[in-house]
Amino acid sequence: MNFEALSRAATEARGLAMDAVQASQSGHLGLPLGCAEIGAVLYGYLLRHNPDQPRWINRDYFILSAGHGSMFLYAWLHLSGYDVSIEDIKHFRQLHSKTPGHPEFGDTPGIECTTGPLGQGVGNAVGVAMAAKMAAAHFNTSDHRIFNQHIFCLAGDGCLQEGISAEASAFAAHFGLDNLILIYDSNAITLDAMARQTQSEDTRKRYEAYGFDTQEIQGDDMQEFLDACNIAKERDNGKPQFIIIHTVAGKGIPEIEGTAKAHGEAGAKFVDAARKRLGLPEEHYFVSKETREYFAEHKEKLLADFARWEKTWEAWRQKNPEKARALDDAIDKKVPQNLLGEIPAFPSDAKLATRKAGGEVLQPIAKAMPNLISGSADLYGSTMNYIKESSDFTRDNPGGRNIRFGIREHGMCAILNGVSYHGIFRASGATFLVFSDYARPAIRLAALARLPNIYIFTHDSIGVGEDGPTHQPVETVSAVRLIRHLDVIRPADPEETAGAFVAACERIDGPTLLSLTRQNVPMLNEIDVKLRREGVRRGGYIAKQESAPLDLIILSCGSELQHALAAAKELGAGTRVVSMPCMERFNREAEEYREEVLPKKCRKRVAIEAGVPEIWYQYVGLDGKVIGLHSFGLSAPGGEVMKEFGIDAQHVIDAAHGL
Ligand SMILES: Cc1ncc(C[n+]2csc(CCOP(=O)(O)OP(=O)(O)O)c2C)c(N)n1
Repeated sequence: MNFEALSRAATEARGLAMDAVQASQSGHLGLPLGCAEIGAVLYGYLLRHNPDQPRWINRDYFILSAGHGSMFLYAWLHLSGYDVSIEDIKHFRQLHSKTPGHPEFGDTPGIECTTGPLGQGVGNAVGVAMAAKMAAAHFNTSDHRIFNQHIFCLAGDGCLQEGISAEASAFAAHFGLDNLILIYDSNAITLDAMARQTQSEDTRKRYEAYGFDTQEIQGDDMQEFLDACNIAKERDNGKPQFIIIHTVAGKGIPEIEGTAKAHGEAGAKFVDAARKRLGLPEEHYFVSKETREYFAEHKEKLLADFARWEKTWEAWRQKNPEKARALDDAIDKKVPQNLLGEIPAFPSDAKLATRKAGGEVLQPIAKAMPNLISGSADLYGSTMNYIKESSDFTRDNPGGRNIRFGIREHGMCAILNGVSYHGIFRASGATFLVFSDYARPAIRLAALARLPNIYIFTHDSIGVGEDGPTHQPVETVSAVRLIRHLDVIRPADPEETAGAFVAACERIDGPTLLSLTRQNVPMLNEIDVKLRREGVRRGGYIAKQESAPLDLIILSCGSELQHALAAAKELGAGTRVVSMPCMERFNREAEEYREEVLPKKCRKRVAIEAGVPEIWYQYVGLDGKVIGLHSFGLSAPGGEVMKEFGIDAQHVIDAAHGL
């Protein structure tokens, strides 16, 4: 390792962070300055990556969980030769730049995950590490190892204080993810104060207790850091690796370094003097010729490594054409053409909960999509999403497609995000809908990063029954519908459930949440099977066409569509029933289609859902009525709770008469 060149690069990376934060008058200096030597060793020497092909499938990952330190990433990506220019760095935190305040997946080449909400990146890194293990199990052969990645994650006190890091780390150790190297930037400060004012646990012991191997070193000693990383990389002992590194936040600005003031932009007013002291020239955004040459040379080495891997890759492809095709399809996120056709029709007299129907629908889908994985947060018995043709993912069986996440909903969803960032497996996971609140921050990030995750969330209303209001979603369905880019599908019967699963698999530009019942629902045979299955794709469709001039529209979804259909029978030939399993899909349809389903001229409208009513007013308008819930649920058999709250056909009829 060329210490002189890398020390120089660290100084210049500090300069870039200072200049960008000074120019934008915002941002975070503490981490980019404190961790500059870490960046130099990783990007200047250790990481196996290809700046010309940022999505190379066998690259090492670097995930910055402490996303507020984004200038760390932008500086090192720039120096490494990614498509992040000095101009981009000059536009740090500006409108439509490649260098937003926190790293955003998809905006910037080389950014692996969207991070910023502290701790999420740790969960993502665990997910990437799990996916890397799975990829090796599915695709490596005894002759060719095309996957052998290491996943580095840099996390601060904030990330490790957040509960999600506990969930994800415990999972990583239990499942033996020894390809994960978690680097703890222990700089003794957080945003407001010195870290000791809010934490006194022994973090090293904590990680040992999870089952990590731990090391502890000083942050500015590049040799020590390199040695620690090499030990961590070589151990391969079934234990994830934890490196505590004592750094000085804001190093290089003496007025603030090592204090909480170093965390954010407070140091910006001292940077002119600091730059001088560091030996940087007057010129801002300075990168020396020597540093440029060093990284150009280093890139040549990286490309030579990459070319060596490509040879193995080619040989592997030649020898394993079927595996190669499967991997290509997985990377391209290909979904089998006639997935719906793979799912047999349900008997017309079936009486199933949609969760049960989902479990049945999942089996042929899993057969057709070998890259689909399906986890549950200790609720397979209830969520019914176990892939029967596969087995459990374990440390000894990393090819298993069923993930037992334990009771770790937040961890599960952050880990699913990591699997999707890795880009080979289609990630799905399950729990009770009401616990989506435990996982919401990770679901929100999946939506923001447009990850094609599938959430199989069951027990979706007061129909849950005896478990009572703690377990009965009331506001939850609407709450998840409010997350942008998240499709929420609440199918009404088994056939709509088939349509919902297929729609979720076919959607690759964002996540889908399937909201399924605990309780049985009738088959809605009066709606054609094909219509039930395919109608879901459009989000809303005419389930029952009026047979006289249109006079009234009843809208519903999920377990309440049956009441809409029953009420329509009493309300005359001019009544139309619209099934609305997915508002987001319907709202994306063309104006003409929406007008065809919900013509503006018909303003007599009633909606019914066993949940809070507000979201339905977008369809029923000021003249319409919504039958819904205005309080939490009750503990009693589900049917009785529904009755107690007036979720039935009679209330629809009464509401329609009152319009
Ligand atoms: C979930 C979450 N809560 C709060 C914040 C706001 N925040 C950003 S950085 C930070 C302090 C983090 O301290 P540390 O991890 O030690 O970072 P350092 O000060 O070392 O850069 C806080 C509270 C956040 N980004 N995410």
